Amino acid sequence: VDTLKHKIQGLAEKKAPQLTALRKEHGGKVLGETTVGQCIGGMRGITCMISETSLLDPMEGIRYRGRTLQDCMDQLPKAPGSKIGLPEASFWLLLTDEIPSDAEVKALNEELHKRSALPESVVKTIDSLPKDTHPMTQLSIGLLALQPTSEFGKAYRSGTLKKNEYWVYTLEDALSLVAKVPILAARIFRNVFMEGKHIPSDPSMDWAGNYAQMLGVSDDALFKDVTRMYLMLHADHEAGNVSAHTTHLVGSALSDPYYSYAAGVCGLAGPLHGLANQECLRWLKNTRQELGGKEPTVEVLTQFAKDTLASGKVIPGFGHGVLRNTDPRYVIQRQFAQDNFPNDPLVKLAEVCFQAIPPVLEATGKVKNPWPNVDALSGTCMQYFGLDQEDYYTVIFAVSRALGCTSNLVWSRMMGLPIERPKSVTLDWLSTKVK
Ligand code: FCX
Repeated sequence: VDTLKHKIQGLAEKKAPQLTALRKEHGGKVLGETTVGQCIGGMRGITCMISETSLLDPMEGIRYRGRTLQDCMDQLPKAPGSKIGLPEASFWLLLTDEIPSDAEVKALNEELHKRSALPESVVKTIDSLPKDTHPMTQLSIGLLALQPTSEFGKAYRSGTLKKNEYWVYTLEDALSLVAKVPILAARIFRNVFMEGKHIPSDPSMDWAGNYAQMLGVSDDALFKDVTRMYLMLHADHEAGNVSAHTTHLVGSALSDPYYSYAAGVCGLAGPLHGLANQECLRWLKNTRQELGGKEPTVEVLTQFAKDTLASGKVIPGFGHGVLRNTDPRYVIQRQFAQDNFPNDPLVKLAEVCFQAIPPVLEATGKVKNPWPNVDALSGTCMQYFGLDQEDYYTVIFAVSRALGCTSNLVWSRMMGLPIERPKSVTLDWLSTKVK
């Protein structure tokens, strides 16, 4: 932890003059105009927030601290025998702007294991939930049940916490939250789908590999890799998306990371955001069932896609609020599937969708990005290894997104960002304004 603190502090000292200059010398400069359309249209494209951890390019996708996801795959330390950049190494990168050494990732994993035990009260809360409560609801309840353990909350209540120490306690909570979230998530999985038969955490394993073994759906070493890949690719996606923005907004009120991330997880549970991965697998499975053993063809899939649109539904796994190209997270998962299980029926179906669906969406004339996003394949990769409980998929997304959302909270407190309070107006106000 000391090394991590030291590195974050060092980076903040380097960035401090930049932040001061931007605030003091350029604070009055105009960044862009806001149109009436943007005001009504979900604030799309308005530059109005700082997030140091990652930046999205509409064509090339997300970069973690300037590194593309392929760079992260290539450069981040790996588990023995694996080709996947470790997600906990991306956590280090997001926090410090440095690729950690193997020894640093090992030390980070030891620290996470030390912090990973769930308090008995949290275990009881989770175990008492009805099994038909959606896993995402269970996860947000679990995160809130952990809130009393917040070091930030305790320190703030003590009345002695200074502003320049906020980030230190936020980092403490971020580390503990990241340490506990896979344990909590695996417990939810085994409670809901495996009759409450739990698999203990293995302190010799990496963060994501251990999560995979606690889920316990497959002994295949590749299942650990697919989990590592899922958790590395979903870690961060700028701060404007619903889960990251919600976490950031709630954190700006100095609510601690447990409150803030529980709120973010509730946003991730929306079908237009994180829940799209479960919707996508459902769509693929239904399509496969309706095909009734017939080989999927572009013609048939084109018709299925048109029928979905005609019934007033969106085609899950396609489109994006900001990306304007095939999501690089999709590209990396596609490569993994092609390298390891190209003949899986759902992988084959997803391949045909890749050809059939973009032209159908393009033909509507309104979809800004007809290309697949991350959710179009993440579930398909998981189901191959037997994790086909699609209601659970967004929980895996949430385990991963904890890395980005909490790193962002650390940096927001480090930079002393204030409570968020954008201006809202009424329709009458807008109408008067445009006259
Ligand atoms: N299927 C059908 N219609 C779509 C569509 C899709 N996949 N994508 C966009 N559209 C429609 C929108 O619904 C909107 O219609 P409207 O004007 O009648 O309301 C119109 O096209 C313009 O939308 P657009 O500006 O391109 O996209 P938005 O920024 O409004 O929405 C999302 C972006 C991602 C919400 C949208 O593309 C969608 O609903 N996709 C399917 C769900 C999905 O895959 N979500 C996951 C996204 C992401 F990866 C994540 O957050 O996890």
